[in-house]
Amino acid sequence: MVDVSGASSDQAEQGKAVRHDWTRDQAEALYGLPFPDLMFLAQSVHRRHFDPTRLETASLLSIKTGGCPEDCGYCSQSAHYDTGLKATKLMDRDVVVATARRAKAAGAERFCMAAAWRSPRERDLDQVCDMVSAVKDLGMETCVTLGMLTPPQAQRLKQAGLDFYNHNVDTSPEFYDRIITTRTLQDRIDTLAHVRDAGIKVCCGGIVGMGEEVDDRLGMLVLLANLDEHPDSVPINLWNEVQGVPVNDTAARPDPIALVRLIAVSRIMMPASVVRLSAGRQYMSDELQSLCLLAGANSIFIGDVLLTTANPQADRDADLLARLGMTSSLSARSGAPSGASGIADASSLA
Ligand code: SAM
Ligand code: DTB
Ligand code: SF4
Repeated sequence: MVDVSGASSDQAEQGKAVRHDWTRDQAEALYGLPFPDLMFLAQSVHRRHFDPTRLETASLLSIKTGGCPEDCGYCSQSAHYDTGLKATKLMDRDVVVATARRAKAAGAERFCMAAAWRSPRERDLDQVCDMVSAVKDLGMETCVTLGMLTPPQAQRLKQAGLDFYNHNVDTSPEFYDRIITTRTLQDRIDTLAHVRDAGIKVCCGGIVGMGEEVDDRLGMLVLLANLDEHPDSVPINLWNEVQGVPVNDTAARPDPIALVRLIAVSRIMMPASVVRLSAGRQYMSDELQSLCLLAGANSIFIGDVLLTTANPQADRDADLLARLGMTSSLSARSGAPSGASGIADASSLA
């Protein structure tokens, strides 16, 4: 088998190596492993860092929808395309807090507020900071995604109590220009650095299913895994179909097994990061989602809508987790069985 460990003996001894020197060849070697070997490796890594029976839950709210000046070719909210979406103003703080409260009651641990901006204006940031503080006071983790930030803006969000900032690289460096022309990949990397420097946790991932090659998907993972620090959260979105955007011309939904492989490689390359099976779950069978969870995904968005597109319903998620014997805030709320007696007790039966 190809040696992809690359860890020093000290790191290997600890069994928790987190590397930042991944090569595309190594990513390809992992991706190309026989499926049972890849899954075994991913699960072994997963268990060193996480309880594999536990799933994190987050809820999304679009606090400012549509009319965005960026031209991201996959997005319903770009003003460059006619997607039939109605643009709205920044939402009222009280409406946001009431929505967060309902999301918490529905089982969400984290509340992520998204705005369709290139970057926030100062007076908009004042209002978002207020929202962050109020949602934090509910006892939820907070996340926002507002576009590009300056260092002082990142510091202000940190002072308001922000836990996570979501800003995706979206795709590989090679494919990037085919999808977005109004801001560069380097712009995004700069914002990620400002967020880190301010002491905010980074949520950064991308999208598959826009017509990119497998090599682009792996290129995106190599980019993420070679950042100075791995993103704390890595959202892997399957493109949620939107009418009227350019990605429609190239979109191709990935083979389900290819998606599972990609999740497994994400888990191995970024062993301590939470990997979120994000948009696109509405197209996935229970079996495919289960395989993704077995491959190392350990977070989902809950709720009927993401920002502007659909998401599986809470009942379906709670039912799947119950059948898998996995735990989350969602299943705790619905009274589904928790992860039975645990593998240590049960191993005597094997
Ligand atoms: N405007 C902000 C920005 O782009 O930085 C934040 C919101 S934007 C909707 C956040 C991310 O959602 C995008 O970077 C992209 O990865 C993902 N996304 C947007 N539209 C999507 C779609 N139709 N399907 C899957 N993921 C999508
Ligand atoms: C991320 O990576 N996925 C979320 C969150 N970050 C903001 C957004 C998914 C959006 C899906 C398309 C929509 O609903 O508009
Ligand atoms: Fe605007 Fe974000 Fe959509 Fe790009 S992904 S068009 S920046 S809302």
